[in-house]
Amino acid sequence: NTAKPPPPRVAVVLFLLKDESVLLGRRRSSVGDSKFALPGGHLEFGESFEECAARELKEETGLEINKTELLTVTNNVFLEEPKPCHYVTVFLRANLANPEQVPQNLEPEKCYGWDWYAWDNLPNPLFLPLEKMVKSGFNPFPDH
Ligand code: 8DG
Ligand code: MG
Ligand code: MG
Repeated sequence: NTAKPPPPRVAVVLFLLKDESVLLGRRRSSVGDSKFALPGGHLEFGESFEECAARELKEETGLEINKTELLTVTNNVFLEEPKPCHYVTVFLRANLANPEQVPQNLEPEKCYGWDWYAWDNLPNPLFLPLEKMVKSGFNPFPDH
């Protein structure tokens, strides 16, 4: 197979913080299938990172956020996937605009469902970019 791999793309993903928990969904995708991952997606033309995070979260869960902040960036090369790909992944954090609002699974073809997971008791298996951060000791909560 001599197919040229696609160029790197920018992904924007969100730590949505609620008490001591974050929102995760189990992926239905050719990349990281069945792994627990953050909400997020591809940066579109002209978007800020904050706009992208808010748009993807709304499309995927219906939730609205505020206090969105940039945290860090990681470089993720997926060689072992059915279709190799490369993402520069931008991580942000935010809070729920309305803490009573409940996530809906608005893209069930891409996700098995959303739920809150305590940071000190995350589910397995995590999607590799997130797993690498957790293993490195990264903590998305303020005052860490
Ligand atoms: P879109 O068409 O709505 O723009 O994209 P999507 O269908 O929502 O894409 P996605 O797979 O959710 O996100 C795009 C890529 O972002 C994904 O293939 C790999 C990268 N990515 C990471 N870490 C994470 C993560 O924790 N969650 C999500 N959703 N994507 C992540 O590197
Ligand atoms: Mg997504
Ligand atoms: Mg999306």
